[in-house]
Amino acid sequence: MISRYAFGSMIETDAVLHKPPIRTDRFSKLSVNEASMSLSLHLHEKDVVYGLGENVRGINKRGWLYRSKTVDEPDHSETRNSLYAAHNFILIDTDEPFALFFDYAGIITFDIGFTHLDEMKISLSDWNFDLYLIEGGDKIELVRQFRKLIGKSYIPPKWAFGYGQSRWSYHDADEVRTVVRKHRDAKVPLDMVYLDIDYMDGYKDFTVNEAAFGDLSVFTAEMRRENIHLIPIIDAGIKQENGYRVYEEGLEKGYFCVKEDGSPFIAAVWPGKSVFADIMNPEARAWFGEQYRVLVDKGIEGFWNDMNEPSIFYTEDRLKSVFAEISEMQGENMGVERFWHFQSIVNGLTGNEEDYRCFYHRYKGELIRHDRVHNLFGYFLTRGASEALCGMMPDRRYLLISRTSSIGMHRYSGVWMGDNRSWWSHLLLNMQMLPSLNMIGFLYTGCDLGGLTCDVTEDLMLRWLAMGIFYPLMRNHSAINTRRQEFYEFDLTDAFRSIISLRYRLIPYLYSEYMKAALRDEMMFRPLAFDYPEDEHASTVEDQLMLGRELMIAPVYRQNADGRYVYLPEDMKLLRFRVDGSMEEEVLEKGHHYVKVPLTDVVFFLRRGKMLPLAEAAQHSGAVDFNKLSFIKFGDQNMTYELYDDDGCSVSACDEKHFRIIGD
Ligand code: MIG
Repeated sequence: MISRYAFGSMIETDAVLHKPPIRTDRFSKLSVNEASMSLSLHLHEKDVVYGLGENVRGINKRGWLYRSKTVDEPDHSETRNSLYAAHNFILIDTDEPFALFFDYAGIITFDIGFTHLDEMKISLSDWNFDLYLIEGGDKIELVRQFRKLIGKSYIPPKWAFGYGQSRWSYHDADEVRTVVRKHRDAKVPLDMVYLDIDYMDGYKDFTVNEAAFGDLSVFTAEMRRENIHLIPIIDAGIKQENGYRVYEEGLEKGYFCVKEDGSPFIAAVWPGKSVFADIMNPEARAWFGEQYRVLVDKGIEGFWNDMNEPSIFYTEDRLKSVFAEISEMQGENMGVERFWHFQSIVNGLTGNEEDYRCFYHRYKGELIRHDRVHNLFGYFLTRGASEALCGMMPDRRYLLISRTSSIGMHRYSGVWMGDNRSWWSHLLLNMQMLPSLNMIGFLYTGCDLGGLTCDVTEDLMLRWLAMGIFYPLMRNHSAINTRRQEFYEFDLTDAFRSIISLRYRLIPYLYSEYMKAALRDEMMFRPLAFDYPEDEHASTVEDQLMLGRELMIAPVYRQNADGRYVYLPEDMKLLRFRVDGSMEEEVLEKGHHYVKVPLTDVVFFLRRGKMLPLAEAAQHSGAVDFNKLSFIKFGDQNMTYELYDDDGCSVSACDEKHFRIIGD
């Protein structure tokens, strides 16, 4: 059952599709304190709090303070309170589990046992929001109810389940050709190459550096013949430059965010001084989306939307005041405190709160200050792109991922998990984001495998890929000035081939489970406690997940480990895929096990009474044959599997009728 309570009058977020009527009785599940603009709840020792989507820390969110404010935060460490997303959904697993969704565009703080271990306190920056209370049923059912409320998830084309290679940046067509040739020559499957900001002309959105890429339509077609999709990046900031069509057109139409005096708000990002589409104006975001046509006309069918928190490097106004302050400090005999302050002034330019308070959107005939709708920026901009792409490619699916998101955007695109580092701890962190993202409908997701920044090591790359084969979005991405991490940069190429090939063998399974989750409002990845609610230990497991109806995954995420402890909530069959192509099965009993996992193996677990379909290896997703499957089973009885298959590219194909039961 879903109840909706209204507090004040909210700014529309378009998170909820069909709003139930507002309840007129008092909301009493939490104690409400309007004076302090907060709600609080006592937590019992065994209660678990799930949710908050893409965030820092573990699956159980207890023990920290989280702030829903979208930020370009490259430091995903435990000390952070915010990352790229604002996902205001929590599920409290207590005697009778329930879930809460704060439909609110402003900034919320979730203190979940930070100030007081046994208290959760949720504070809002103003008192205008809708609160949804979801009750009745188990955790899986609560999520299903919520997902029905917010609408169906985005579905990418089948080829988006292939492997993608990315780098900031591949600078010209030849460099991309080399990447593709090296994969094909070594028989390492590949479906996508991502183009980072350097494909553009001077970081100007919807332009192409033709000196480096030639006519992009010709190059795109050449890549399609190789079964490769090129996926260019689109940044939120639009370069302020006379003669640049996109800038001039948007300016003339009044489609950019403005300062109080009505002049366009200008901030520096990658292209230098830039303007930002007014996402609260439906015409402006439709216009922004329409710009994608330039690339769609060149045969591009996939994009990644970056910098849309929106990220701001600096503004002219802030820069002026920083220079003024610093020049005043010149010659001063600085004590240590003053010195630290001095250091912080320059660092404080980027993502400065003050900047977000000094520009405006046009909303229902009024100017609304940006900070009140900050968390909607990337969502609405991506929505503009998605709606426009639907029009440009009728009945054709496209690949679209965004860095920032809030609830509702799952209907329009997927997300990648932002700028992680080549750290072992991030392998685990990015895995822990999966179930909480799934709860709120973000199914097409994954992280930068190998880590974006810092230098990866070969063992980390292999372990991360062994986890990454399960992410719907499987992309190897790394930043400028870091060690290159394409498979051919390392020694154990056979292991890379065998791990990535296994991904392709799993595509029929992953695609089927994805479509079940998308069409039936389910979670593809779940914490163990969702499937084993009676098992007390299951709720404490933070480094294993249930995947689909058949599997449990438990990646190795520690360096130099020769394996790991795995908890089995019931008897399961361990499946081990070796680098020599052999496969080993072993039945393990419910309980704790130390499982050896050599660096070149992939290990995961099959549930009793279930069977896993495996395709034959293929070099690209189009060659994966859904009609030529082998099965691994656990149990003696006759078994079936519900397979999904369709044309992989049309929108109308995404339908229940494409499920079929297979088995013996
Ligand atoms: O300020 O385009 O998350 O994937 O490689 C960094 C360069 C901008 C952030 C993205 C990352 C991308 C990078 N971008």
